[in-house]
Amino acid sequence: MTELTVRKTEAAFTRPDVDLTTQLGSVTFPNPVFTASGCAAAGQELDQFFDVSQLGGIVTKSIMLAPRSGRATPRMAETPSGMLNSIGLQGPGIDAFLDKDLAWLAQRGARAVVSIAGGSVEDYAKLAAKLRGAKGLAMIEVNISCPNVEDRGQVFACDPGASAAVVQAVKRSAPTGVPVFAKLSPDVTDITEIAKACVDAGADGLSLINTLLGLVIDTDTMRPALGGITGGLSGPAIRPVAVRAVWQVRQALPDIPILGMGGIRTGLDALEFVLAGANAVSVGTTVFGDPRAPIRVLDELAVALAERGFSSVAEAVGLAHRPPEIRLPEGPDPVGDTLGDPAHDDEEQL
Ligand code: RRO
Repeated sequence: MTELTVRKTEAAFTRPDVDLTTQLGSVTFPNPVFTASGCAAAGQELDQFFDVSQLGGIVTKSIMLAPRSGRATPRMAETPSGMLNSIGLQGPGIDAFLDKDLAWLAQRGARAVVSIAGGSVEDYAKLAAKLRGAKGLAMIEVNISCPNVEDRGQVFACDPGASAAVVQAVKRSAPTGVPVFAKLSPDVTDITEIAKACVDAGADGLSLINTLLGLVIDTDTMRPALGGITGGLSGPAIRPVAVRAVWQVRQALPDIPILGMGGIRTGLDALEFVLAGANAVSVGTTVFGDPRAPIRVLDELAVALAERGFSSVAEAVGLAHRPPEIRLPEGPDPVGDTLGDPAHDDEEQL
């Protein structure tokens, strides 16, 4: 793979020669680092900090059929190692999104992952149909897990049947050849049950995870801090929950592509997701404090992979699921030397 010098960095940085390409369904992306839905709109603001076409993809804020003003303010609250949001699906509606946001991403040469959200199965089908022929569209993320809706019955991802109905409808209406990923909620008893229902219904992959439902009380006003009362918890606080979800789904569905997200701030955080089984990752909440974070995470991930002896990111996907190895007394775990070498594995089991 040719070495790539990243534009708009503070100091020139040459990425190590690691094959970062990743396959999500039928599409091969140049690298495994994406933005996370809701944290970078459609990428325009981030483009002043780095070239957004350098990321694997830009996952857009979930779009609905009609324009929507969202929930009452305040819509954000700080929490320990994270934040709570209660945006409530604010957005311009699909037609304005296609004309303005997706057109901009296409012209910019970015790979757009369009996140869609609806109040009914029919809404999702109509949204998917609107995406037929859309330039710049690389993938569809079906957001069935927004926590900021008035009625928990609208959180399709809490029920396997409802999840499957949405995925099936989207697959029927979506442009052919465009992977359809379902974004799941961690707020369920068994995420693998929902994951399997989505895959059986035709999902090409899964995005794991959306925010967790939370609530902050302001001790001065002695009222909920958010206008919408509850909100979605994101940031490093949820990373172990997200890694656990990726791990469980990878174990249950060894071959399904997974886009992992939840509190990623560094390349090592991203590597944790990859080792748990993610084929790619989304960087979200951290961009509010560090807009260059996605491209930095990509650089750091490449370095972390090279340092561990990997020649491609694909080799690292799900590697944490391998059986425990006995450490050699004279040095660190020789990951690179023992990969895919059953004879050596036998020796280590002695
Ligand atoms: O808009 C939101 O309030 C929102 C969405 Br759509 C979502 O999927 N997750 C979240 O935390 N907030």
